[in-house]
Amino acid sequence: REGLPFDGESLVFVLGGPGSGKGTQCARIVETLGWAHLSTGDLLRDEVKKGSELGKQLEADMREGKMVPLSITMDLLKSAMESQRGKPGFLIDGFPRTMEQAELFEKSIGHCTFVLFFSCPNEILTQRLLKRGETSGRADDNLESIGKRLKTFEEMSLPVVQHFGKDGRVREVKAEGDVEDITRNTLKQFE
Ligand code: B4P
Repeated sequence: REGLPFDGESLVFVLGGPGSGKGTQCARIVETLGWAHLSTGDLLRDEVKKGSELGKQLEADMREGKMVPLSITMDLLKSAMESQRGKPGFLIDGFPRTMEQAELFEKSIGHCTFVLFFSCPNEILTQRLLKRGETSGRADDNLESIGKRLKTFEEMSLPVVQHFGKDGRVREVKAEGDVEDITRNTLKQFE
């Protein structure tokens, strides 16, 4: 691990099903702890907004609830991390969503300190995303896309959580219920 660009930094992966409140809780951690927040979903949506050919392909993948290509996610994440150097820690939200991403990150960027995992039943996730879809304008907040995103999460991303669980690096927070209660439980994981 010696010599990686983010050696010795606090690097926390934030994982959970679509709609589990990753983005919501990360914003609150940032307010309290002053950490950097990097959401691969947000970075990809910024790329889509540029309207490039690449952006169109990314939007199509996201609407289908698919993983976007590995190299694109890694490049966007790495340069966003570089631009936030000096923060006390990094919240890496929505990443790694595949074992391949997890392995590449730890081989080329840095060592994950722990995984913050938001667990929540699928019915609640679906309700939240449908509600957000009423106003978000997101191409993937509709019933069909949500079903695909849940399936992708279970097949590709839960194995990542299990992988980090094997050496005791997963801290789980139940993500049902009141946002304030979840924040309190989330902040305890950083003490
Ligand atoms: P993301 O942007 O990560 O989308 P998400 O999983 O749906 O989470 P999000 O952060 O938006 O929702 P949150 O739980 O905060 O990814 C979108 C797509 O991008 C993926 O499907 C994939 O295609 C692509 N992608 C992203 N990262 C990738 C990667 N690493 N590799 C490959 N592809 C990648 O909140 C959801 C809603 O719930 C909000 O409206 C919120 O207000 C509400 N909410 C939160 N907490 C609540 C609570 N306690 N009670 C009630 N509502 C609550």
